[in-house]
Amino acid sequence: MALRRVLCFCIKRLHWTTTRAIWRSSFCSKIAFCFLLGLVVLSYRELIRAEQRYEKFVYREFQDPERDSFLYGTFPSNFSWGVATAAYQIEGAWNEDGKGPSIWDTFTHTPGRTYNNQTGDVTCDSYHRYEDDIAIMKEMGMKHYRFSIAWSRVFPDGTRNRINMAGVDYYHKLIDGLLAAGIQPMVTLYHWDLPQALQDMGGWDNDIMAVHFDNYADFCFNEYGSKVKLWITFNEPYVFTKVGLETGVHAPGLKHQGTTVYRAAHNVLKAHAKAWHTYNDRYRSTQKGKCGITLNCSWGQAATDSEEDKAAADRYMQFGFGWFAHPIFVNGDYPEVIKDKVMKKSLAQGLTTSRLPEFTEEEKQLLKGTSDFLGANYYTAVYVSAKERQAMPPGFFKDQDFMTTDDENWPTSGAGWMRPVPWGFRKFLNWINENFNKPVIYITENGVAEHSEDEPMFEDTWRIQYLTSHVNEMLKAYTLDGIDIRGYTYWSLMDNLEWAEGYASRFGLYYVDFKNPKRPRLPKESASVYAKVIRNNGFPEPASGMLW
Ligand code: GBH
Repeated sequence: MALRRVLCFCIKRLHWTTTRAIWRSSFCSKIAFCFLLGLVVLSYRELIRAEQRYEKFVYREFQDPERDSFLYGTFPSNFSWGVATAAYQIEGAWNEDGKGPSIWDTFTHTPGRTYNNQTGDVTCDSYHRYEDDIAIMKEMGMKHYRFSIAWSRVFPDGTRNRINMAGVDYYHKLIDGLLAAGIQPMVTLYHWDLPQALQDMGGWDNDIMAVHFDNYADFCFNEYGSKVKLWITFNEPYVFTKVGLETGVHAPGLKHQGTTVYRAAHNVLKAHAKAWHTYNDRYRSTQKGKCGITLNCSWGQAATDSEEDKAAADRYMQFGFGWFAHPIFVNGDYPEVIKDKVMKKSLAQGLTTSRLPEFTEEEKQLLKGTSDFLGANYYTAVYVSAKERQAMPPGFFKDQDFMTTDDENWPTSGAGWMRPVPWGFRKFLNWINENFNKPVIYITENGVAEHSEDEPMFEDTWRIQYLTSHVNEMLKAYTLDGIDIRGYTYWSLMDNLEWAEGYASRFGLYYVDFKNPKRPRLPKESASVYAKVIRNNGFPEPASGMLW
């Protein structure tokens, strides 16, 4: 800024004397002068652009200098850096080589369900272009790749009655390619794409799903377990039960308020426990891998210091995260506050029992301790305040008695539902650490989007800021708070189908041109910044001579 002002001043002062001098000078000097002037103009433009880039980069507002200040430091040498994707969002080939339809195929093929009726029929075409994916990950120096298996590509009707060998081979080729490139596979078994044939039997509302899921998991452990050492049973059960069955914004698009959501979650928990025991009993000793679950929640910050708001914020976290983490990591049962709230509302609605199902003692014992690590996804934060909701009609959100707001001062992003709040990440990690017996944690997702139909935005300063500031908060959680974080996974490797929000919500480190049949993947600036963070294993002290 100061430089710009000095330049303006000089230009004004020299204006007349220079013009006169040029007018009188020889032809050669005129040419030389024009050349020099051109150079000055160009470097000035560069200077302004660099300044603008820098201004965008420093988006921490230092509302709280202590909280938001930058920490130099690195992670241990075995810390794992990765990127994530999910089958339906990137694979395409929705009906090729014997794949059965999933609830997402049905949903996106129903008009009016997704943005501009966009589907995952082709998307990034990773079913045919997975080698391109591996190549760009290798280029960034990635240590692990979190991807998901499409259940109905392996078991077309969801059951083990029929196995699709072409689908099975596809994941073998992908895994082998990753290992050859020195990238560890981290495999999610269920990232929302339930086989349609199982939905036709009632989907997660039917407790037979636990058996089918266990069969499918067993098959995958057996088939790929000699090569895959990190397994994730479910991705974000909070989201796919709530958004799929309560609000209906995602597949299968049901709006059964306040009922199905709890029963489905109950069956998902039982399915998770069954699969973990299968791994534990039959594969762990020979395969020596780990099996966990990925949970998510925004950070709920109490809107004020009042006891009511603090309790409401904790309730927000328990309903979002504790709902699944408490049974698995604490005592085999739901958090007391959920049991309490749903019971009270159910009675007020004239029911004789709670809408929240109960676990038997045996089920509790089977659930407790069924995760070797906790996968955590973090994107954003909200303010939470207490608000008593009426009992009728029933609803999952109304059971929770709070309201959420966000802060106008927080920067916005290309995804309407999220504002970047880096400090919320550290608080989120501390809350998990305190509430669930200090688990081993992998960050399995964290990322930001720009909104763009087709136009590439390679200078993605917002993503560079998001990534560096969130990794920095994670470094504080690791170094200053002593939380056992083993890895970080950016969402996402490349732009892909953002579920109901379609292709314009772009989370990728790589831009994908969805108009081009070859689906080229082109790096945004953030890709090289992430590569540098990976090379440096964090943010080394400038004094160490390694500037990041
Ligand atoms: C994750 O979900 C998913 O695991 C991943 O597949 C996804 O692409 C990524 O994040 C980016 O969104 O709540 O009705 O406004 C994060 C949680 C839940 C956030 C659904 C967006 C939109 C629908 N997501 N939500 S709604």
